[in-house]
Amino acid sequence: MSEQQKLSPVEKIKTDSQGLRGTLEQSLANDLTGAINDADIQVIKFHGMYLQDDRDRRDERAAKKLERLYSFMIRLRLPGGNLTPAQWQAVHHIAGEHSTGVIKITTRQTLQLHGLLKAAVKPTIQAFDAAALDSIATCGDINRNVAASSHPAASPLHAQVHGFADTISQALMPKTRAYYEIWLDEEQLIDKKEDDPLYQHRYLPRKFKIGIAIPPNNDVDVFTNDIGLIAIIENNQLIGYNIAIGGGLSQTHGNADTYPRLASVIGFTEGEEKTLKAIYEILTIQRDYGNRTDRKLARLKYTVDKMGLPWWKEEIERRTGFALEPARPYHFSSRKDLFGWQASHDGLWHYTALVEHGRVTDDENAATKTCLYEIATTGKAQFRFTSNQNVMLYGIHESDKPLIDEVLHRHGLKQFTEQSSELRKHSMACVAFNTCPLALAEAQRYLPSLISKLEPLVVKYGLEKDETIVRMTGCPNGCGRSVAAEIGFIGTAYGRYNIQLGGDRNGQRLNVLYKKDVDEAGILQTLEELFAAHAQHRLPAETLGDFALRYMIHPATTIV
Ligand code: SRM
Ligand code: SF4
Repeated sequence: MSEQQKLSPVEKIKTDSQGLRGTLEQSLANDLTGAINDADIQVIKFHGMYLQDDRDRRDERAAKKLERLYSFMIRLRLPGGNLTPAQWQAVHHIAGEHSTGVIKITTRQTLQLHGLLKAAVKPTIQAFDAAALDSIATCGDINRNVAASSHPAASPLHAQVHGFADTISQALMPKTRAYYEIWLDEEQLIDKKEDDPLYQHRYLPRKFKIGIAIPPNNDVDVFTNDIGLIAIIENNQLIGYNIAIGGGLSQTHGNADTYPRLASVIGFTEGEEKTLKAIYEILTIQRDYGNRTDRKLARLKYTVDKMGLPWWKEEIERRTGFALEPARPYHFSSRKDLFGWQASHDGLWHYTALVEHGRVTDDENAATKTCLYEIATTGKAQFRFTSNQNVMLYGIHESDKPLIDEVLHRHGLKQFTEQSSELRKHSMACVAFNTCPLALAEAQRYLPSLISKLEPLVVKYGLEKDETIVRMTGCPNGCGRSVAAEIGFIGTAYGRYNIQLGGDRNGQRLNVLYKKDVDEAGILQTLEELFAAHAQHRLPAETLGDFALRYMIHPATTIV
């Protein structure tokens, strides 16, 4: 069989797509179905959308011999997760008009709307465009939303890093005008073959992610990215970035060739220009050497392991024309969001509010959606989403603090944020049911109630002040980064999870499988044993993740 014949079917769809146009216009015009054709399902991802259906209603629809209840999810491109208050108001209205109404903050600092019917997709994109927002390249085999450390208090250099996240995002956008033609009615090109030296006509073998951390906070989980950048600050100057390559969390149950991997630091580049050049060439190397036959093995992490780090370093240096310097020292001491009011370096204030698993809605905990809208209408706070699925209101003047505080309080968001347990505050879950087609088990709809059952156990063993990181995903793809948690739950079947233990607090060690296919009773029993042992046998200041690794996973090495 020739190389060409062995390519995965998605490769042909990409190369035949005429610059990501596919037959999207015909698919959209076909009102006999709420879906689009199979090739266009792949093409539309590059425009930031996924075709989904309501999994809660599949059986009912099938019994009535009706087509699945198809709808689209759209994901915005927001490098560093920043929005103006006017843009938040726009998103609020668009969500109310066209989607389920829930605004979802993702684990990569952006926003998703679910449940858009086919006819609503174009008006939605046009409304986003009117608010200077787009969804270009937030999905598909291309560089995705660039994540960047959220907390402005830590250093005056955050704005610079956020500016760089934007520069990277712009530099790695596809050159095709397809998005503008299809959704925004830009005049169509007659020759639809725009030159794209980076992506050419085949794009990348697989999705690609970049995150920037500013030590000591690793809130972006920098090592889980294909490229992780660690900002190096010396004498209050941002001098450049350590570059780490080959992070990625997905594995497939039963496929031992797939595995999660943390990115490896390969060196340091000075300044933005050199760093951007190195990033660009890492993408070209992955474009040229990544696996295009088996999509399960196509992420950068596998290309890194296949070719080896020394080869990668040499190839990057060959393509960029400069040497990577030895990595500079850095230290991470946290991954958490700093909830509540914090003073920023510039004399302004920011408030980080807890949005459980990123679901912005009004519920029994707080009228979060109403609250954020009201704050946006004051125009007195900027919006930033964190990689832990929360929202930060920033750039607030001292004189406006009481006003914002009153709104937060009146809608219950302040109480929910400040009175929630540490366990809840540091928990994260992916979307899973009812929209994710790959979900094997619940995640964001289930973890809140599981946390409520774990809270009394934590109190029973005197561990309520611990900031243990608990994460759940509905399948092993890792969207809620559960393999990078101290306690991770990975869905294996409806109501069943693998329990993973032993990740560290700062995102520099993955957890490992502890128990397989456990139901809720098993989870509660296992964790009660863990909490009891931790309370009794922990070393001074030992985190639960470190303890679990030492005492439960490697008991042979246990000293206490
Ligand atoms: Fe993810 C696929 C949701 C972050 C690894 N992810 C999906 C899809 C689109 C399902 C699909 O392919 O049809 C999910 C849509 C669910 C829905 O209804 O909204 C989905 N992923 C999410 C989000 C929304 C989870 C959340 O609750 O926040 C996150 C959106 C991030 C963003 O704004 O871009 C999200 N996904 C992640 C992360 C975490 C991260 O990037 O920090 C990972 C693990 C890191 C990594 O990439 O290795 C992740 N998602 C995956 C994978 C596995 C990729 C692989 O290497 O095999 C898939 C499946 C795939 O691509 O085939 C996937
Ligand atoms: Fe869906 Fe699995 Fe990602 Fe959760 S981890 S959103 S279940 S693909």
